[in-house]
Amino acid sequence: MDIQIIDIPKIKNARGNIGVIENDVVPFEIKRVYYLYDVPSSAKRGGHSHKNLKQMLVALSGSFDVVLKDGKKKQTITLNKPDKGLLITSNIWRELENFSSGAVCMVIASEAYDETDYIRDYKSFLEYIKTQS
Ligand code: T46
Repeated sequence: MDIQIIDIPKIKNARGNIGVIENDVVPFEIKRVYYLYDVPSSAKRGGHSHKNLKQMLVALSGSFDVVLKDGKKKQTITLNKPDKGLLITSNIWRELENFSSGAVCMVIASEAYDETDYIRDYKSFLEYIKTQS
């Protein structure tokens, strides 16, 4: 599956660490940063794919699971470290669940928000990826 765990450079210090994300950390130009927070533990986020958008997800605090599907395989990645990013390319279905109390999911994105880039129906996603190979 076309996903990757990226090591986010950190500056370690007895006073606390700094994680730094500049354009060379991700394989795209950063156009948007958003974050999910105050997510109830029972909530599911995501439930869609993107036609073009690439993103890197980082658990800035707490933990959550990312369930990924590419139409052939399913994989679940737990994010729980602020120095690890999950890179998700386009045409991958993602669902986010099991948010811990206080979890914050920061997302570094390759594009501005565009609702027409989303496929929010799983059957339509399966149909769409057939046309992409
Ligand atoms: C993704 C996961 C990880 C905006 O207006 N601008 C934005 O930048 C975003 C991200 C959302 N919105 C609006 C669109 C919806 O009306 O906020 C509402 C909730 O968005 P959505 O249901 O897409 O939220 P999530 O948490 O299910 O998905 C988001 C991202 O949309 C998505 O790209 O991969 O986080």
